[in-house]
Amino acid sequence: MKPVSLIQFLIEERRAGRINAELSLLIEVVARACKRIAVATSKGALGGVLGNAGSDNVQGEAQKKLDVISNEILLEANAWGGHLAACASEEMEDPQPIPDMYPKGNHLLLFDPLDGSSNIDVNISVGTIFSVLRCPEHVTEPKVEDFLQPGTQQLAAGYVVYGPATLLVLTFGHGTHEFTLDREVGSFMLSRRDIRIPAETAEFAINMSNQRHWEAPMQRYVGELLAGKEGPRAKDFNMRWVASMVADVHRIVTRGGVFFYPLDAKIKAKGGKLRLMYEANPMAFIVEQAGGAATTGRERILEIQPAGLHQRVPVFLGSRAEVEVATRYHREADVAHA
Ligand code: FDP
Repeated sequence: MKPVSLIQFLIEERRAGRINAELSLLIEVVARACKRIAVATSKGALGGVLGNAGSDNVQGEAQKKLDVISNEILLEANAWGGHLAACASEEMEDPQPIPDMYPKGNHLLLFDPLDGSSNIDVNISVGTIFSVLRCPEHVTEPKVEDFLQPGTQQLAAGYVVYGPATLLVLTFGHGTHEFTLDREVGSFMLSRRDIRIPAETAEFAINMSNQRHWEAPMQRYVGELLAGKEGPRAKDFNMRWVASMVADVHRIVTRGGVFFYPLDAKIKAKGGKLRLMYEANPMAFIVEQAGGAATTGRERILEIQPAGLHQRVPVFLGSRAEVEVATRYHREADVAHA
């Protein structure tokens, strides 16, 4: 098979009428910014980029130097391109307008510049997650409410994993595709087209240290997985937990599996751990486009009407059959308690 670069792939998508020139340019700019983030992350201690920045983000979490650097790289790269009406970052309270000196476009970009940042200092994979929405018509200065569109409205979503290899996984709603960064050439090359996540799996990912705080249906579901062959599922399950969502999701996109960040008593008041607009929606779009499923344990993530830019939700995603079992247990428990 002849190698296909990201640029060639984007041109093909344009010719097929699946994306317009502006969206294609936007993805090119995001990909270029992520190459710069890959360079920064790969320098490690030699780049002076490890450790805390000494500031907190909008979520009240300590920012790492690389969180701040990645955020700046993405903001700067996207400001002048002319393809965006505004962007929003997990690291910033409010949307970032496009400076007046640059032309504006019709798209809204949302991103988590460096997901899994608690893993930066220990040299474990981290990543960037992004989501693209259309700016509502006649809106020239987008406000928070213009971003609050359900995930079904996403025009594109993707993530980049900075691991042993740097990979970009992308969807425009016509399948999910993977590109691997050829470091010598400096280009993302198509490495898997139309990825399919197997419906069945025997591998799950969850932070088990929260077990005692989970709701009853989650206790039941994971209890059954742990019971293995002798239990009601009559099958042994294995567990994997990187604690970088991008890396855990990428494993699932590669060989199947299921990822959970459920509601628990500690985070109930916040609504969940992971952010709807920056993490749950883009990952749900990517996973669904690869044949998987994504719910909050109660409803399909992509159908949630967002109430806030930094809203948090529970996340269940991956191999369809397992997401369905865990979601069914939650719905059954809700009915029994209604
Ligand atoms: P991090 O806080 O390190 O950025 O979204 C944040 C995230 O990592 C996910 O990547 C990861 O799955 C999860 O939080 C891990 O959180 P806990 O260690 O609190 O379970």
